[in-house]
Amino acid sequence: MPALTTAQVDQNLKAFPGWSRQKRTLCRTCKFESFLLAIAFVRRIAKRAEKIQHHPDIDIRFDQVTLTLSTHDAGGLTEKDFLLARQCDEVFAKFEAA
Ligand code: H2B
Repeated sequence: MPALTTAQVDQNLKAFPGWSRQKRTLCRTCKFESFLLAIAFVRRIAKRAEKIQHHPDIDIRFDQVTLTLSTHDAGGLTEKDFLLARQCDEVFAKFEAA
């Protein structure tokens, strides 16, 4: 899968509020009401990632989880990262609604 150009990434990002481009990655920080909720979120993300065989870098800091997405094989961002970003947003929306 070819890496997207910066212009393509910035265009796609318009449909992904909450995510930002950091060099050749997509990042989003999600905040929770507790450490255990943050861990539960990470477990849900892990399951989705396994299903689509595309995995985020995950940084857990107490009640905040930062997800960093990139396609290692492509050396940049691809449509796969936006697919994963969508999955992450779906999972996070469930936690926000709870
Ligand atoms: N995840 C991410 N974020 N980038 C990749 O390039 C990648 C991955 N490659 N998960 C996948 C696994 C690849 O190694 C397997 C074979 O699909």
